[in-house]
Amino acid sequence: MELPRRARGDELLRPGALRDIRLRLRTMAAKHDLSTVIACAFDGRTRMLPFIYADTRMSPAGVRAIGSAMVDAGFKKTRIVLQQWNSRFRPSQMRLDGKMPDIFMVSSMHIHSARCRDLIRDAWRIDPAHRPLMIAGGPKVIYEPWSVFGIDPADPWGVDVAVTGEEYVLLSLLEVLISTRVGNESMRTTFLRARDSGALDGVPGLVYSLGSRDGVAEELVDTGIQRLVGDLDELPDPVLGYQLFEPPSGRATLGSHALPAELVHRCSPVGALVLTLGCKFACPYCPIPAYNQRQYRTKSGERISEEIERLYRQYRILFYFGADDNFFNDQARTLDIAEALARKVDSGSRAHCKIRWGTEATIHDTLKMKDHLSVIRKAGLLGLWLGVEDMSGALISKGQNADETAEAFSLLRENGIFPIPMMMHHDSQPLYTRKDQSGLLNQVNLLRKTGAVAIQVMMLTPSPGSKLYVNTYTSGQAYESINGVPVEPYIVDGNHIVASWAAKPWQKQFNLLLAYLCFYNPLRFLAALVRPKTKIFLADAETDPSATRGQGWSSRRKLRRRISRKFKAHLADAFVQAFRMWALTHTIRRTFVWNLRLMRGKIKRHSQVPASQIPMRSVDGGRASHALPGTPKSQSRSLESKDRARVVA
Ligand code: B12
Ligand code: SF4
Repeated sequence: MELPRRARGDELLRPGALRDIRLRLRTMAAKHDLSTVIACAFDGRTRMLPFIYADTRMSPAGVRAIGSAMVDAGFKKTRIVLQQWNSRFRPSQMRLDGKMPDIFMVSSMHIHSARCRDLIRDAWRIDPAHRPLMIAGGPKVIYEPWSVFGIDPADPWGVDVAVTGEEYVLLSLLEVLISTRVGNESMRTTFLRARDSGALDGVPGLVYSLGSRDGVAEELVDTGIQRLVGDLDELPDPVLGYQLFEPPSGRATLGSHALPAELVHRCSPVGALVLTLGCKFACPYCPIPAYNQRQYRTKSGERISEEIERLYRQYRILFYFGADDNFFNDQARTLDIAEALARKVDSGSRAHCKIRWGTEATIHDTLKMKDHLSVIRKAGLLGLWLGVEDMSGALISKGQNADETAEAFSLLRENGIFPIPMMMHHDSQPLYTRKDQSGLLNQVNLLRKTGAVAIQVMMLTPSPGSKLYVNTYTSGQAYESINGVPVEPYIVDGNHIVASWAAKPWQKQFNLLLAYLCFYNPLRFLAALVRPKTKIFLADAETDPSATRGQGWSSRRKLRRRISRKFKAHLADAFVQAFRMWALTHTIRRTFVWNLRLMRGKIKRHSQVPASQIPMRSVDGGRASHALPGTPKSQSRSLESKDRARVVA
């Protein structure tokens, strides 16, 4: 089930609304000395192919965006704690400037839910008089806000409010709270008063609890689907977020200072960067189009170009990954970005000449961009992740058949861009076929031949907020447990078989490993040493005009540099093979026990989609936007403020 769509024409914020609220808050913030800690939940058990490295060495854009919004709005005392770097962090022991922070926020993806819950439960231990206002957000909460409110009276925990939206929703919440705050009272006290007066009901994108029975909320009030910011240039500067990281450590507490700017690129050599959001396709297993209310949102080329310049100057970050869902979605907007970056390269800007980036797109749109790939390469694009899924079209057909994929790959390579296929294995795809190319291994081989240097192979897995989601559970395809061992969120990652009709699901689990083994193995490693796939046009070149770069260099130095670049381009393929073979052993080790369970265990299937056990309602007593089928209906109607006060915890 997808997130409901707002009324046509009302999906986006009024132009300038985000800019205005940022300015308003800056004047208000000066009178409030607030400190905030934002934690990013990360479950170390999810570390495996194809994300080992990117999962910990690319600082996530979500918490950085929220940190940037806080600093931009005037709340400078903000710290971002990544569990990727600080796995022992305990919110109950956090102090900023010697004080318990006023606000504690947590962000999580679905697969990191267990760690998110642990963080909230730990923060819940702080005595209520000093407990910070607790806010949860991020990809998990966007679709399942109810999951951050505890349901066990013997073990009460939960946040005060879940934010099911982006920066604007958080800033609107803060604006209401700051306007309600009396003197130096705690933000939590302010929140409870604002909530009980109904002041939060006009902010779409929140879910908060009301009432308490044995420490469990009586109901959750959902203020509806957020309005999205249409022009991403209105977003706060992402550069601000990089100055807020807690330095990596094995401590439960926080350090006295954030990570110094000169060390940022060592911990996060790759930066996730928002360029565009949204996608025009409507794949039934994907929640992205509905989340974006079928809108496509972009930053301007000029804005991106400035951000890169500043990120390079301040933090020396050379590699970026666009948070795009489909970067080539709209040709005119893609070219606006690419041409602005390429112009900077032509003008000799050191930052733009040096940076390289990767992003995601579809085969269909790549072919449509074929005449512009050279300018896109000049803009710094080095790797393009392509949703190849299954080239036979048995799963989905979005212009990614074998011929079109081969054409797109060769066009990209001719222009110096590495194509990286993302494949999706599913119940009806065989492992190998003799007569055609529909088998998983056939396709993996074909993709390698066509020039792929790396590959991603995942099993089709239910994704909250997608069209197929509810049916995968109600039909019984999704597993609840095997031999009584529940399917925990950390294995709902596409690397584990958790939803399948296959009679022998362990074979599907093996198929994933075999596909990787077929792509990364010692034979291919040796072949890569002799005939590397990384030796393509421009792979050993730089985009900066040599006139500016080599000026004043001796011919010997130029020669040495040229040889070193050629050498690196030659060895890169073998390096990828070696690194990914190592990562594959890790993946085998991590999925081994699950595979044994699939082989021998008794599978219990879901008959209902996991939904809130706490009753939910909208602010006017109707159906809550984020309630899934099976959610108990709230008995109370929209309450008057005096009634609200009565049911307050
Ligand atoms: C880049 C990316 C990755 C990178 C992440 C690297 C990194 N450390 O950043 C890599 C390639 C490693 C990756 C891997 C995976 N990814 Co990924 N990825 C993305 C992608 C394309 C961009 C993420 C991003 O930077 N977005 C931009 C930021 C600004 O948006 P955001 O994180 O949503 O944050 C905003 C709001 O959520 C909110 N917010 C966030 N946190 C908080 C906290 C608070 C307190 C508040 C108030 C608000 C708030 O405000 C933010 C600003 O607008 C997204 C899709 C997308 N376009 O978002 C998928 C996405 C995050 N990935 C997803 C998935 C499923 C995965 C994988 C499990 C693989 C898979 N099966 O597809 C793995 C997991 C690996 C791991 N062990 O963690 C899903 C998550 C779904 C979910 N419900 O959790 C997404 C949303 C794609 C989708 N299918 O919809 N991914
Ligand atoms: S093309 Fe990709 S981003 Fe677009 S709907 Fe399909 S899976 Fe989602």
